Amino acid sequence: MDKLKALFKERFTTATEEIKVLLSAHGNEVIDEVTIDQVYGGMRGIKCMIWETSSLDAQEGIRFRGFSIPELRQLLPRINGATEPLPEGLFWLMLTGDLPTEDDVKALSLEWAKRARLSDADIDLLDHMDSSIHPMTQFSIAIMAMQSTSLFAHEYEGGMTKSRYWEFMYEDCMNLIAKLPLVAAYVYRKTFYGSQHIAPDPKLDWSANFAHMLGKDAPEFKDLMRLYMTIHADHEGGNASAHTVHLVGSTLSDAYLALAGGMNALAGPLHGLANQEVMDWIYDMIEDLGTRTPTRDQISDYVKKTIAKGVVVPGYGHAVLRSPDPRFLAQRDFARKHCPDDPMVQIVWHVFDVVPDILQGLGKVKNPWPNVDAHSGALLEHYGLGEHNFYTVLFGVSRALGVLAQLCWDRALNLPLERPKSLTTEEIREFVASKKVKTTLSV
Ligand code: CMX
Repeated sequence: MDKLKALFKERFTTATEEIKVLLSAHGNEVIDEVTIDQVYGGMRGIKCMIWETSSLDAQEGIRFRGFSIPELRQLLPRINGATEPLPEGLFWLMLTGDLPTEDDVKALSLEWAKRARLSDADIDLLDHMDSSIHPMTQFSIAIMAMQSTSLFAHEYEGGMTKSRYWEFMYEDCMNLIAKLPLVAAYVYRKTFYGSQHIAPDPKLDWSANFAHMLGKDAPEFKDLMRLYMTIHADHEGGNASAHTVHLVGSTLSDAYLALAGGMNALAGPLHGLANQEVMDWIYDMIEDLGTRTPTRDQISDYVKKTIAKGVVVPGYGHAVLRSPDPRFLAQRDFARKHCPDDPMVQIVWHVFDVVPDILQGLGKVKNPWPNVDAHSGALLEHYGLGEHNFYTVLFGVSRALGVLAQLCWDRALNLPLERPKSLTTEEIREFVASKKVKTTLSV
């Protein structure tokens, strides 16, 4: 058994015992109350699921196993001359709760490189998909198609016992993570470069190899990919892509089916597609204003025009965060270091100067600050990755790390089928009426 797998087994065996004790002592205690607003309002804030790999605070932002993004940029090992942390290290941390050593990261990088192979059938399917299909849809279809290689599904069919779920889920997740950059790069080169594909280089780490297969070999871009793949990886469990993977997985669907479900959720404009929307919106603004160097006043007018049309300003707002997203700030930090004068980066910063006040002024937006998607496109474009409709695929490759690490935990802890209770409006009316009667009687 490899070191990561053995460490994971040790950790979840201990965790399973601890949870058993916790439940027997405190299982009946109330942890949350649910209001009718929350029932109608997309279940905002209801505490109702377990997610071990990360936790989100409204003010402070994401913490992966207790570590913030600035802390991870200091603490995660760097190899191959990287100046940014490697997502291999983050995956190790999310799965085990331990910060890995440099050797651990090297070993995991090598392990993923060994597993990174697409079958002839995978390539055939990718080749036959029409390039006019959105890259995110192609990506999701390819993940679904690879399901035929799921070891978990195969073993389940053969009568696998519950105690072995984690083992085959781990194998599927490792294989899937290894293959995703190949699939994504294949979609990219097929769609935008007339199928001039670039073979993987197994000597490179996971993100650098992905950059290489995309055809972007600049060392700075490889570092951007390492940072990008790290900061987009996880955002606790309630967001739509993470929750979907968790939900689909709870039916004992394998990692391929569960991840494809999550990718379809990520493809929505209120979620991961926002990185594409941000860049399209900026380009529309440039065209509308007739300048590539708009002033803050011009941007401000355009933002108001956008809102007047009844559409959202992409890249701004969040269902949980109530301050600027640390993932936005990490990207701004990278841009300040590497490309502060880039005109698109400048626009993104000017947009940040004006949007929060305007959104605040509407009086209904709970979070007027930028989220992760407000900055990523400008950086990608700076390094020559200008195909906006590919951006959500990059988000998806990264998001796989967090949701698949958690999926391993889901099966290791034997978390049950998810089945919350829904209500009809009629039932809500009856509930309200019964409360009124009780209140009247008690007065
Ligand atoms: N521009 C204009 N209006 C906005 C807004 C924005 N960026 N963000 C929120 N609002 C509006 C909502 O549409 C809602 O209006 P109505 O009451 O008229 O329907 C009101 O403000 C209240 O919304 P909220 O409670 O503040 O936000 P939600 O939790 O409902 O939604 C989110 C969160 C992210 C969907 C929303 O802020 C949004 O649509 N942002 C733009 C899209 C975006 O950037 N999504 C990416 C999020 C990060 C990610 O998942 O990748």
